[in-house]
Amino acid sequence: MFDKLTQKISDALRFVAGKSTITEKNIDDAVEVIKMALLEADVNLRVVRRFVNSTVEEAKGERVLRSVDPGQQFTKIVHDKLVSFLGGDDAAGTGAKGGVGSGAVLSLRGPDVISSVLMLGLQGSGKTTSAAKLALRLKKGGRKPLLVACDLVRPGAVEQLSVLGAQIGVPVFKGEGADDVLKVYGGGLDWARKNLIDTLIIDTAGRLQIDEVMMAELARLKEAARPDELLLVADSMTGQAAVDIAKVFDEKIGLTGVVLTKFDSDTRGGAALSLKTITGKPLKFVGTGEKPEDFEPFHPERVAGRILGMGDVVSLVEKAQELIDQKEALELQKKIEKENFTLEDWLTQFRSVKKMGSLKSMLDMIPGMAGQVSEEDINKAELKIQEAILSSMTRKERANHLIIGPSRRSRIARGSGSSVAEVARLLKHFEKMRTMMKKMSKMGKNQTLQNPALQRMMGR
Ligand SMILES: Nc1nc2c(ncn2[C@@H]2O[C@H](COP(=O)(O)OP(=O)(O)OP(=O)(O)O)[C@@H](O)[C@H]2O)c(=O)[nH]1
Ligand SMILES: [Mg+2]
Repeated sequence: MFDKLTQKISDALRFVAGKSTITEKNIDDAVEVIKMALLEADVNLRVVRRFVNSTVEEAKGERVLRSVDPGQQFTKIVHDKLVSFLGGDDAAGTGAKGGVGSGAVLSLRGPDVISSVLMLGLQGSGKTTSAAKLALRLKKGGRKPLLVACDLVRPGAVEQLSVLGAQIGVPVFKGEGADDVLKVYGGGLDWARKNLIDTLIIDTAGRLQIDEVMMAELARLKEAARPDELLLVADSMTGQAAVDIAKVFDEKIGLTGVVLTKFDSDTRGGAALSLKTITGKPLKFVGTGEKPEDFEPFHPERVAGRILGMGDVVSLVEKAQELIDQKEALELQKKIEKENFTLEDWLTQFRSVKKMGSLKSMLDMIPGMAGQVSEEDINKAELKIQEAILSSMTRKERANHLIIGPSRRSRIARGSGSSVAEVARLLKHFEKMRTMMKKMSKMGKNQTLQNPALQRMMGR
């Protein structure tokens, strides 16, 4: 999503990186490139100005110019500014609010009281989909959500929510003929009490534009439900418009946060960077696809790291953690460190990566790889061949690739329906990868110092 921005900012940082001394001119040059990159990413002009001014001011201070590694200092300033513009230390929060792994991002009350979340936004922004995504996330976190179908305007809206609810195994309350959203809400609340529900997620009707009727309806719902969270769902593809819409909704109804959808599409990401500064409201979640699982809490720290091309090691580790078991991961980590990583491990990795879904999104999280690989670069057919080659090797060969001489190579090629050249290429690639992984694990270690998730994973 921030591919281009990442590329440009890395270029800018190269102006100052590794220099033992940097001049004010170096800083100006770097900042100019960053400024253009931000504008190109569709970041609000006012936000860009503020970003540039405060970065320059801080970077030109004595502390930076005279420091031992000014390039690093400068990078840190840009990083910290990005974090604060994206929403502070961690708008999404990693705290205990809302229960383990559930809606840590949301401030919901304990399971003994019924909390509620009101979803609002313009037509087609992704309210209904996001309501279901949120329900699934809360359910996985141990809460008992109920989806309440309060969109009585669009034909088919209730049905859409029902289908989604069935898909994710979350009950949906339908007003069955009720003509007023308050009646539906009231019915939902009754049902929730009887069925030990702890969170209501209320889907509402969107309009093409902000209009009085919609606002009045939302105001009434807010008054009745007194929601713990009022989440504006906005389409990130609309760029600056998403930020303006958030501003109006916040003034008229009051928001607690924003969900930016369609982050998987060709958005330039500017809305995410402008939102907090312009509206003061945190971006809490991003929608990254049409499936109920395609939903992530927004962590400014991590995203700033990704934008700077430093990779999102924590997210990568967390994602991997869900799928690879802890022990396996630890062993792998040790192997990588000792350079004992074998073809056998690679095959195992291959299979787990396949489970993890989009390879590109994985690669984007690896330090130094962010934005370097496009979806087209990842040749799916190639991956299939590689897996076939690996599978055609014997265990012994996979344990020690050095024994794979010419005759073994041609046997493997035959067995996998590939050519000797392809086998040779894979082996070469493997050697390169081992070196890269070693470097990566070193970088990972530096981050370990700050990252509890990584610390846990590495068992230190
Ligand atoms: N690619 C992608 N598509 C999304 C995302 N979120 C929603 N969509 C799609 O956007 C379209 C509209 O989503 P809805 O959830 O129906 O939007 P809505 O705000 O409820 O729309 P109305 O009820 O008509 O106001 C659907 O086709 C969704 O599948 C996302 O994060 N990524
Ligand atoms: Mg809807």
